[in-house]
Amino acid sequence: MFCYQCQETAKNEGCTMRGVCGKSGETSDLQDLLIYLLKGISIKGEKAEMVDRKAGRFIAEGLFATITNANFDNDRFAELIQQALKIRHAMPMDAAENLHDSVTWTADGMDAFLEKAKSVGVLATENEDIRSLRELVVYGLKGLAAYAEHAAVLDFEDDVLYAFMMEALASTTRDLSVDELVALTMKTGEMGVKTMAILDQANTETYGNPEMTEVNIGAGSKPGILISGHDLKDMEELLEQTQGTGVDVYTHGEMLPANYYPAFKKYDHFHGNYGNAWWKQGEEFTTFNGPILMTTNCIVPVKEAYKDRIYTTNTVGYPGVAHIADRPEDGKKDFSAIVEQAKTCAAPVEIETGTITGGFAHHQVMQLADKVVDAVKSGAIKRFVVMAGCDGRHKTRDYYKDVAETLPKDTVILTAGCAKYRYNKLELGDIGGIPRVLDAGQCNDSYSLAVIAMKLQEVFGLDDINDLPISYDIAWYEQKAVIVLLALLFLGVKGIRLGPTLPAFLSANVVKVLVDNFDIKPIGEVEADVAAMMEGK
Ligand code: SF4
Ligand code: SF3
Repeated sequence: MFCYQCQETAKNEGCTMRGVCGKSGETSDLQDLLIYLLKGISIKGEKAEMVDRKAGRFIAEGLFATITNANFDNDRFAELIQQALKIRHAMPMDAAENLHDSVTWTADGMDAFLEKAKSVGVLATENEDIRSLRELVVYGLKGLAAYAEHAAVLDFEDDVLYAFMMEALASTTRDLSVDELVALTMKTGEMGVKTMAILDQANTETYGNPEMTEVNIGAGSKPGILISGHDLKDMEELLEQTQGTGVDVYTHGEMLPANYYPAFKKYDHFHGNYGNAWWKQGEEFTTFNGPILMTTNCIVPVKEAYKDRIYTTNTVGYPGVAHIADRPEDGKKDFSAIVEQAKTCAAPVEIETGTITGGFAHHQVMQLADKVVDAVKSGAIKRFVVMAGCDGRHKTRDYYKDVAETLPKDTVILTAGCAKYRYNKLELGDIGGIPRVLDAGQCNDSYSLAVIAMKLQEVFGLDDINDLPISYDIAWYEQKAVIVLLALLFLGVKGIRLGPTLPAFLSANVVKVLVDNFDIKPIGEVEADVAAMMEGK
């Protein structure tokens, strides 16, 4: 195996024996082969006159399954590979052409898959810079695919996204120059913006606009079900199916923003949020006592303490863990097994008490626009610092908590994604009623932060988005953060700090391109970074 797609990769170089995330060498190899076959499907798909939606949706699901901490189940990957071969086979092909191996290779069975995987992984591209750019595109696509899939679940699909996934994946099999690959990277960012806009529309038209909300972080006296990940449709159906059963529902990790949506607030048994970011699930799932539903990444190696009460669904998978089947056409998922189990469980152990405030997506912030603009004009707010992205296990991520605590009292932190758990429970106060931490929602709601920036640019009549008093101090971990980063670059945002380390998959030359064109920088010491940001650097 060789995998360097996430921030916690071994020695910030690459995982080679077993993933730091717990992914086995075999799982990693099967993921490589799946991606390879998605490229073959793409080569065929991009030639078709009409976008093959079925193939497009499969590509999105396949990419999503390979995101860090989404799926650890070899059998599931073998099934996806078989499905990929079938879908590819059914697509028309011009026999006269000299076809790429990803279009023609075929075999059956785990052994054959694992053998082939050895030669089609990341290191098959020898030139370090080309490999770096190809992988940057593929990782961006994984994030984009995840967001496209969330929108598709809510019946918001756009063939343009599928066409682009095919175009981009097919391009990674060709001898493109560095300049062409940089252009493809930017186009991936552009499509990332489009995808997040579609998902924003899907979420808000289906569940209403997130609104300022105080979320209870304590525990109640009834048994509960804990739901994690990013899938709001699962949230909706779980709330429906638990109503009147005497079982409460709690969010964990990236599901916290579900608390901000009007459509979910009407449920009295929606108790609040339990715990923190994904990497604390080992302890927090243990003390929760009730069943846990993982709707997307991040699942981490499952402990015995809760193995018999954790469930996966959608693209998530873990060997030996019960999986809730997809919803039937025009039907709903069946969560009854989880509900029945919950009734037999003890209530959660209370691990903290109080509330946290969030729900500051673009619509809510725009309702406060007058207040915000006045505060900027009067100097009450000197600067906004966007600290969106992911959280992770490393101690170095204390940096983000320390930055939040060190920033002067006249600054406002804009956040989205699970990065927020480093500072969303600190007492940072407010500025004239505007909380100093404005949480827009999940990582995809970073789109909201971009919309807010563009609106402020308009209000202040600025030509350049970089003239706003906004700094970017982004934390990344997995590939959804890669598409968020590429989206920001496409929107012209310069001077982003990226941490806690720069991606291992960026070669020195690719880093230089990003530095020269976008002034991207690694994080440094807290005091120095805060001082620099306050000077707009
Ligand atoms: Fe290593 Fe991250 Fe890949 Fe897991 S996802 S194998 S930790 S680089
Ligand atoms: Fe977190 Fe996994 Fe990225 Fe959606 S849940 S932000 S890491």
